[in-house]
Amino acid sequence: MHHLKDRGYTHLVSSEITPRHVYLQRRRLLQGAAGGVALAGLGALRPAQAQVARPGQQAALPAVRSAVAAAMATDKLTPYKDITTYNNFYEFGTDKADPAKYAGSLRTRPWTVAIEGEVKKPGTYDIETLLKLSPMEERIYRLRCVEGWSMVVPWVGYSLAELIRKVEPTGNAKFVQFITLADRAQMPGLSQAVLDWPYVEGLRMDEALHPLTLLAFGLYGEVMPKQNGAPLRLVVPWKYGFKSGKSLVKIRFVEKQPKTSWEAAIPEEYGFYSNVNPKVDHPRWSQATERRLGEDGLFAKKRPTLMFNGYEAQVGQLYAGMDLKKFY
Ligand SMILES: Nc1nc2c(c(=O)[nH]1)N[C@H]1C(S)=C(S)[C@@H](COP(=O)(O)O)O[C@H]1N2
Ligand SMILES: [Mo]
Repeated sequence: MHHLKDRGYTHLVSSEITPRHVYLQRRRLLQGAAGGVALAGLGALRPAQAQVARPGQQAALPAVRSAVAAAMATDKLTPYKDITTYNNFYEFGTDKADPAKYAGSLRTRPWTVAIEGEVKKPGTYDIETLLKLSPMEERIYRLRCVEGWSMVVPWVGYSLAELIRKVEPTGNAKFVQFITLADRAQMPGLSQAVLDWPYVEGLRMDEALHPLTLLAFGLYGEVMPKQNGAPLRLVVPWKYGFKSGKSLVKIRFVEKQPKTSWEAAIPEEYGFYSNVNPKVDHPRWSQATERRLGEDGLFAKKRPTLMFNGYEAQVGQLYAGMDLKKFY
């Protein structure tokens, strides 16, 4: 296990104490034959390739590359700087630069998540318990904002299904509601009535249980930056970004489809499902193409938006027979 760490996220530490050429040589060795032997013991897990360098701005959150097929191998990772400086987190202001500027006041410890409603094991779960609930995996996902930009992020977390199974939903649990923090003392954006706070989201039970649905605690091998929804958030990669609630404090299992903040605010523009769909336009703009963060400038390509954000093979079945124009 020792060199699993060396190959992965903690390598910056060894590079600090070892001359760079010696360190690089050692690392090449570890990636060669010796590394292969150790990895054989990991069974289904694919080796976490070492191309993800730790930005070094947050504490390390080591993970192994997920066996859940998720990344588009050809997608280049969006630079850390873009992921952490161009955000939607209205609790800290509506400008894309606001969360990076103002989220410093968010206190991520102590932190608990209440599990309530239709479950056999309701209760208040501490963040430290949640961090240890299941092994951390790196999942490279695309995230597509409804406004037209997208990014490719190496998230760190585990499937929400791991938590759901532990709390044992009852037979009445048909939907899951996600409630995020709303504290005026920490969140300057709450003084503006842009949304009905707290920011709430929801998923159908089968969507919440889908292995792609990620409970994320970090990105780029490190703890989640506050502006991206520390200490834990959801990432639902086949839905528009707003379904991925940040800074979760409550998960409620319910029988009826719950109202979401965006539905409540503008129902004719934001539906409950909000699956990425290039064929269903937003009433005020097309959803057929997208702009990848970090690629803007004179020669920025407009990329075609893919059905279910490119995850159709994995999630298409969930919506078989549904009219996706009606259930947008
Ligand atoms: N609590 C909360 N969660 C939220 C939002 C928000 O304003 N508040 N914005 C959503 C939207 S619109 C998007 S596109 C993503 C953006 O995530 P990112 O800033 O990590 O890119 O977070 C989503 N989660
Ligand atoms: Mo968004």
